[in-house]
Amino acid sequence: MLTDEELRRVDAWWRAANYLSVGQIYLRANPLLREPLRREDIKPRLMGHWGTSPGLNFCYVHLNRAIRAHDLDMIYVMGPGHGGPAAVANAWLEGTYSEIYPHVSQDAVGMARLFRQFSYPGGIPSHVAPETPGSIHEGGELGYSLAHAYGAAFDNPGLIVACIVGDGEAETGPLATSWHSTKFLDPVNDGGVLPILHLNGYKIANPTVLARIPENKLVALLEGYGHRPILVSGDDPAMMHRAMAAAVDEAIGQITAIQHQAREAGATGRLRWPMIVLRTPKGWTGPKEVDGLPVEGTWRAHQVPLTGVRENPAHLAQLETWLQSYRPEELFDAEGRPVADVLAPPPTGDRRMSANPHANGGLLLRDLELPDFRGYAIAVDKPGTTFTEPTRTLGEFLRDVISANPETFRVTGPDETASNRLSAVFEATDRVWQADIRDTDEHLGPHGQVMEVLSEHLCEGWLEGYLLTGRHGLFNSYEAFIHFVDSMFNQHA
Ligand SMILES: Cc1ncc(C[n+]2csc(CCOP(=O)(O)OP(=O)(O)O)c2C)c(N)n1
Repeated sequence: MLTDEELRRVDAWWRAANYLSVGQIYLRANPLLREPLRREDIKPRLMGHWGTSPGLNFCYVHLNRAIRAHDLDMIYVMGPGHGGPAAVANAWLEGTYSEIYPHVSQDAVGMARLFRQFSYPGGIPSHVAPETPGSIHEGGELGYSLAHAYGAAFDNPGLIVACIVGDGEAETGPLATSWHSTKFLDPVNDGGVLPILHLNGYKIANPTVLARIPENKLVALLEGYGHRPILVSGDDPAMMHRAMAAAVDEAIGQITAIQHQAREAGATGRLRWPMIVLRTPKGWTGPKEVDGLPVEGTWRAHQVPLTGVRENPAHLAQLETWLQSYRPEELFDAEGRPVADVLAPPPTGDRRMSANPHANGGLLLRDLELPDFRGYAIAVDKPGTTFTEPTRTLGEFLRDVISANPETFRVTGPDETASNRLSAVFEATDRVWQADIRDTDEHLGPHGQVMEVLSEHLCEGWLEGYLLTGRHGLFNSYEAFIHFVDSMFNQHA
């Protein structure tokens, strides 16, 4: 239960992050609105996505509160990575942004640069790009957030990966299949994943499927996937802060309990992992109407809700009112630094999600222990007389890589590890599988370094999440079907 003091602080952070998100989309000067807003303060070309940003900021501050309250090691995957301003705003408030980019200092001068650089010539991209502190997931091509989150959690028993899934993103094939990751998450050796399905109701120009089905059907769907949904719904900030804090605490408690039972009491079988279903208006706290048309809580809030601000004095005035609605004078001091109340919720040091080393895998990367490949050579005494299968030999090599690197190497594949002749790996490990196991099954077990699911997207997404958090792996697939993930791989590369 949030105390009044905590509620005030959580709300202060949220208002500050929302203010900084709007500022990045619109302003190139006058960051603190210490002067009346003039048309020259506005960027000539307006870019960015407002609609998702208040939800991303809302989740961020509530996860921060929980990190402190429960001393969690947590990273944040933002499925709607088009909400780049939100990721940057939170990293700036946490101080990480200025530590990495000192010219974007945590004061008025830095804030002006923070605003101007966003989606601006010579500046930073509009999405949660790799240079965003705390990011392993850009989110440009939607669908991979949950796969990345699970990939990050594998073999990281102390980590919890919070993952915002956009309700639009949830319509994609890769995301839809990613819910099955619960059948592959080992509660003993892996960390936890906390999916937060964000039902802000709309995509670019349409409602979303999951926001328009009856709630009992949605709950049944998610329960069928192996989750225990916790519902948080509304638009009154104070009520929502209380509800979200309680939901996050409940979810963390359930994750910890599942892990404890598996690790201490050896409990096995199908588990029901918690998740949060968060229903808020799209573009929450933004303009309710523009030119007589509803915006907050509709698809019109998706990108830039007020356009032509330089040319249209009414829109300029509306933008000023919107920015002032966050009461920036209460959030930033005379030098433009966040005041003490705003800075109360976040954790410090590496516990900040924007500074967590798991989101910067290079810091944790260790070289693989590799056997000498010469030991696997096939003697060819006379040309044309020796018959051997190269991938069978590769399987023997991989078997020994697996044995030598039990916590930092995984093999993924869409049901083809055996038919690709890599079966020697099963001398060293199982295929991980948390669902039912029958007597006739082979090499299936609750722990294991091989992961097989008939979704090339999920295989690639798990592996990407695993690699981006500083580990190693191999994805094996038939050449005919690997092209499913061409575009996905391009984005990763
Ligand atoms: C695979 C893919 N298809 C289409 C798009 C174009 N696109 C960008 S944002 C968006 C809507 C996303 O809706 P949602 O995931 O619910 O995010 P939010 O509403 O929070 O912005 C679409 C269709 C995309 N980025 N990726």
